[in-house]
Amino acid sequence: MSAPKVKLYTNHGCPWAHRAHISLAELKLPFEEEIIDLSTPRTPEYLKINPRGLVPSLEYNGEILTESAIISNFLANEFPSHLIPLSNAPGGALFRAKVDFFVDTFISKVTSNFFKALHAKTDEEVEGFVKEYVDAVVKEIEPLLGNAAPFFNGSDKLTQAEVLTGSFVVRLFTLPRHGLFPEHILGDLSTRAPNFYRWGQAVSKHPSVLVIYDEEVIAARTKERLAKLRAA
Ligand SMILES: N[C@@H](CCC(=O)N[C@@H](CS)C(=O)NCC(=O)O)C(=O)O
Repeated sequence: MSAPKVKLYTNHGCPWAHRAHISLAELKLPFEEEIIDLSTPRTPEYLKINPRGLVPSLEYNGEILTESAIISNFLANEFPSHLIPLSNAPGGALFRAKVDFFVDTFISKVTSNFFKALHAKTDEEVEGFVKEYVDAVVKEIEPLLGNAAPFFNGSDKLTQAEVLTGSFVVRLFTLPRHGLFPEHILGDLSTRAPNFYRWGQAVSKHPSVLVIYDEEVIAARTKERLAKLRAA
C-alpha cells in the first residue's frame, strides 16, 4: 500500500485541531500542514474545503474530512493501533463504547465549566464554575478512571480516550500557573478526584499531547483574547 497523502488544516492554538495532532503523532503518520489564521475571515479557498470555516480539516488522499472527533476516529480506524481495538476484536466493541461514554461525558459535563470560568466576569463567578468543574469530575469522571494505568482502561499507552480529551486536560494542568485560572483547582482535584489527578498528570506530560502545545504562547494568546472580550 502506498503511503497516504495527508494534509491537516490547523491552528496550534485550537484544542479541537490539537486532537488531530495527537492522533497523527501517536500513529506516526507523516503529514503536511497548513496553518489557518483564525484572526482574519477565512479565505474563499478555505471555505471550499470547510464551509463552516473551522479548523481542523483533514485532506486524505484527496478526500476532505472535517470535525475533530470524526477526523481522529477515522484515523484510528484506518490505521488500527494501540489507540483503540477494532470493533470486531474480542472486547473491542465494549472498549469503544467505554471510550465513547468517557469522551462524551468529559466534553459535555466537565470542559464547558472550564471555558465558562475563563470567561467569567467576577471572582465569585469564576469560583462557582471551578466548583462545578471539580464536582462534575468527582461525580462523572473519577469512577471511570479507577483502573487507569496510567491511561484509560488499564492501558500503558495513550488510547482514543486521551486523544479526544488530552488537549483540554493539558490546558487544565498548565494554565492555572499563568494566572488564568485559580491554582487551587488542581489541589482540589488531587484530594477529591485522585484517579483523575494521576491520569491527568500522565496525559499532560505525554509527548504526543505536547506535540504542538506551546504553553507560553497559549497562555499569552488566551490572556489577549480575554482582555479584548472584556474591553468590548
Ligand atoms: N466542533 C468542531 C469545533 C472546531 C472549532 O471550534 N474550531 C475553532 C478554533 S478552536 C475555529 O475554527 N473557529 C473559527 C473562528 O474562530 O473563526 C470540531 O470539533 O472540529
